[in-house]
Amino acid sequence: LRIEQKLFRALDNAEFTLVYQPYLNAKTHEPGGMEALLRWKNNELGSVSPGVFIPLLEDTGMIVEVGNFILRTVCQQIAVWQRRGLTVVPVSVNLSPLQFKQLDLPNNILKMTDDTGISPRLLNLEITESAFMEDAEYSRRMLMQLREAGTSVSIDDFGTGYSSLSYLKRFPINHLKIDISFVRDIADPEIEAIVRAIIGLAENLHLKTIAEGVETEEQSFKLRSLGADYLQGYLFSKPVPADEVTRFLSGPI
Ligand code: G
Ligand code: G
Ligand code: MN
Ligand code: NA
Repeated sequence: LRIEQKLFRALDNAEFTLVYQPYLNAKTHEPGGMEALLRWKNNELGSVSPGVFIPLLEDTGMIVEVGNFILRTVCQQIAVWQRRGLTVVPVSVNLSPLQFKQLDLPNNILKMTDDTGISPRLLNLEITESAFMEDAEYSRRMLMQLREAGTSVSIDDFGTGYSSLSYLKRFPINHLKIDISFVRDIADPEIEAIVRAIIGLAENLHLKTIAEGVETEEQSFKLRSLGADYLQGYLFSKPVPADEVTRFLSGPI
């Protein structure tokens, strides 16, 4: 439990930082957007893996407060980049299912974008299908409100959940993120068939696809030839601190 006590103080102690990983247009390799990812560095524990501390934040409910910190930090960072004259691409923020349950989420986002003077169109939310499981009607209405606010939505880890596909038609969604496990095994013809089906589905529903975890030229080539719209992964860039993002953004610097 000591790790949880440290986690309770991490926000006040400014121990959380964000790193950003771009995703590129599969054809032109121009940046299409970037994903913000949370990092935690504690004096005694050192760097703790998000795979460890994100579930703790969720189990304790702290993810709501930390999630608002993440959204606010991203808005402030976008404003800083814009003041420097950079052309900012949309930033994706991972949203935990508990955050999706907060009725004030759309208003919170509008308040933060208003306070920082940025367009809500520069914010994207990554949500896993599990957030939709409990109440489809609630989910549809929440997604409608987010769309009205101007924020786009991606389904994260697409293909690994177990909810019905019918929500893809009923819910306002912009992107499908093809899960890293499919990208890793894309050389397997049966996995390739799954990825082909996801991309075909997305095209017919007018959704964009982002393939995650692209690590090799072979994966990149295959995904591009299958028609994936955007590619994200270590082959192009690992997640980097805000200062290093400027090299992906066009502008006078
Ligand atoms: O950054 P990394 O790939 O190690 O992330 C591991 C897990 O933690 C992923 O499932 C990712 O979605 C999640 N994660 C990383 N940053 C955030 C965040 O800011 N908010 C939430 N809710 N999850 C995050
Ligand atoms: O659950 P989510 O898709 O948000 O998590 C993304 C995670 O994938 C992050 O922890 C990020 O650090 C990680 N990641 C990003 N690019 C790559 C990659 O090319 N290979 C691997 N193995 N992980 C990656
Ligand atoms: Mn994600
Ligand atoms: Na994912």
